[in-house]
Amino acid sequence: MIRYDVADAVAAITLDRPDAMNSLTVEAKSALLGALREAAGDTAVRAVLLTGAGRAFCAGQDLREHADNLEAGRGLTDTVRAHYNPIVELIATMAKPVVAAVNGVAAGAGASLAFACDLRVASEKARFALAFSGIGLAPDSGASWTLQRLVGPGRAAELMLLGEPVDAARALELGLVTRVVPADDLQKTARELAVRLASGPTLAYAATKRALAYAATHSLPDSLALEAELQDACAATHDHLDATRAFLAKERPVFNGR
Ligand code: T3D
Repeated sequence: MIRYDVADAVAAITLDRPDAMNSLTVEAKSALLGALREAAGDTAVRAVLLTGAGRAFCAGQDLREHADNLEAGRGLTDTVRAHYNPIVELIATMAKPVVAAVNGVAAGAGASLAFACDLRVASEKARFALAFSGIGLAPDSGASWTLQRLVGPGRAAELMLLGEPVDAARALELGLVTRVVPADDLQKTARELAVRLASGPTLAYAATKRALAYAATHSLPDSLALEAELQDACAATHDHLDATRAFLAKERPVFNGR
């Protein structure tokens, strides 16, 4: 259900249920959470690449399993709290960059997963569907938090209330993705980006993620205080020391992530 491969300090996590558009069962969500924890905890991994097998990125909750749960009178709170929430929190807070290679449709919680990543590269075949309202649900997996930060509150409300699909060109226009490439080039482009990040200043990237997340919900004085604290920590890294020396010596810096 989930493929996990590490090469060039990049952990590639592939949602692999193509016949069901990589929709998420409890088993798939547990495996995804396990893979993310592995990537977050492995010091040899310095960036993560998340993508889908086949023609979808992820169609969100597996609605067959969901219908069985409803039929059996099982509530959703536990599945959301036990799986979606920790998955999204881990993607957003892990101390390394996470790139989504959006190869096809990203719907419902599948769109939320992509929004939680640090960067999104999309194939021309990608589309986003805030499918929650279409089945009488409200957004989950962090979409209410992430989407309005990406596109602004007005557009987020429109996308969520109307649930109309957004194609790749419109997604680029809205700022939902940072790059759109031909389908055949997607994996190469996204991997190159992930490899580039994996050879960058990992601790500074982690600090950047923390600073951005913190500043989104705190005042300027508080954000300045955290920036100062994080900058002190970055200034004490080997990467900063080496890169400063490299700059003065007119050399290319080599970052070891320490
Ligand atoms: O339980 C909880 O914790 C609640 C949490 C909810 C979070 C959520 O994610 S709610 C939103 C759930 N997702 C959706 O509502 C999306 C449903 N899917 C679609 O709207 C469309 O399938 C797509 C827009 C994603 C793709 O459309 P299209 O025309 O390209 O493909 P298709 O023909 O509709 O689907 C292809 C196959 O994938 C089809 O199976 P079949 O008929 O060939 O055997 C379809 O049933 C299956 N599929 C697509 N999405 C899902 C799915 N199977 C299970 N669950 C899905 N979400």
